[in-house]
Amino acid sequence: MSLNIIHTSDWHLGKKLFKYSRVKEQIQFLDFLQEAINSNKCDVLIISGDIFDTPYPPSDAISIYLKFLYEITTKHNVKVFIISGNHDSGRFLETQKPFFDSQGITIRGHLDIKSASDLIVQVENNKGVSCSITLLPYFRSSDILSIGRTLYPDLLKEDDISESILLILESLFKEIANISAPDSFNILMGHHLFAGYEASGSEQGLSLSGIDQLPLSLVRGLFQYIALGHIHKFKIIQKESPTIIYSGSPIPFRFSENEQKKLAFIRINSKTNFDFTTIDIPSFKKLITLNCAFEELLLELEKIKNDLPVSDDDHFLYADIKFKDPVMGIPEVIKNELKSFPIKLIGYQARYHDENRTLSKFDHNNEVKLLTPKELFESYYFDKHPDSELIPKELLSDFIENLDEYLSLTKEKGVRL
Ligand SMILES: [Mn+2]
Repeated sequence: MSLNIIHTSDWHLGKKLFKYSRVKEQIQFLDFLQEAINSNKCDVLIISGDIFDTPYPPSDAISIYLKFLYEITTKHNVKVFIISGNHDSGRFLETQKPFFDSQGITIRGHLDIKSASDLIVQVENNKGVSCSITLLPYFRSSDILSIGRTLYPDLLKEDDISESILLILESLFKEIANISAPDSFNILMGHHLFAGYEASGSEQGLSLSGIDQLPLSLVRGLFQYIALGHIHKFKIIQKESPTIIYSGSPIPFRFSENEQKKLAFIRINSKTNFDFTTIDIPSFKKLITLNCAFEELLLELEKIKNDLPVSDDDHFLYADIKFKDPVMGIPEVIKNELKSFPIKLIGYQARYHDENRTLSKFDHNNEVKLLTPKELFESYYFDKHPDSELIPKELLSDFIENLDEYLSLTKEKGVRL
């Protein structure tokens, strides 16, 4: 009986991790989403911004996006609603609009409206259940001020831009709620921060010049569900009146993002009768961090090998290793240990114990000029490795060799060292 909605966002199609493509995982996600739409008899798919990672995405990212939209709208009779995020070019997203209209896909990339009603679409499924969806694309302060100039000139205060923006948004939201039928279940799509968010780090900073977050008071009593994008963690801002949800990104973009990824799933019976659950997204590829002291490296690698989930694709590994004395060639050791396992080392960080770090033997500002390159190297070495007694012979001879080579090259070019 219900009208079923899946809410997702922050696909960041085309995004790489270091230099590695994520398109394969993104295709796996889109296949999973298509199955979720089918098995949950989904009437509406909401995508709340950051479809792409860059304003002008690579062609493979555009291809998987259009193929997905074409398939779900032809096979599953689902209506799709898309807004831009801060990573998207709203103008670019809107280039496909003429084709999208005939497929039941509504897109709003830019907030250039002539009236509040331009943002609202009424949806009704084949069981007669309806809702009203407001598409608020990612906007900048200037977009709101420009709406203010045309629609609410009385609210503009030239000396207080932040206040004007809040007043204009307040009026816009109230007008939207008035236009939607009074008994209608009202959904607001947005890609801004609402009070109470918690960022996970891989989001690009957002600011409304003076207003970092939109206050909840702007939307209270006007909408029943707020479908947000931008934060990469799934996050419930509040459970009811209105329900405010960040669906989060479908795949982790950083090694530090290790929470369960989700789709939000809403079943509407009427304005006051609806339920909200989530659908877990499988982890298509693990981002594994190895964080240990050099002495524990082999043991920790054994653990990783033993716990590795079965996969037809390589998982990604980031190694962060602590040393007392520098050891060369660790990435090669790790790669070699893992070579017959589906895991790829894509990032490496060496750290040196620097508790009780002593001050440098040299006063850098005044003495650097007086040091020979070898003394300068020694100074740098003991600064970086304060617990070390001696510079390893191999490292020192490498340095001298490279220095000799450099000196001979610069001499040829007539450059004074
Ligand atoms: Mn964003």
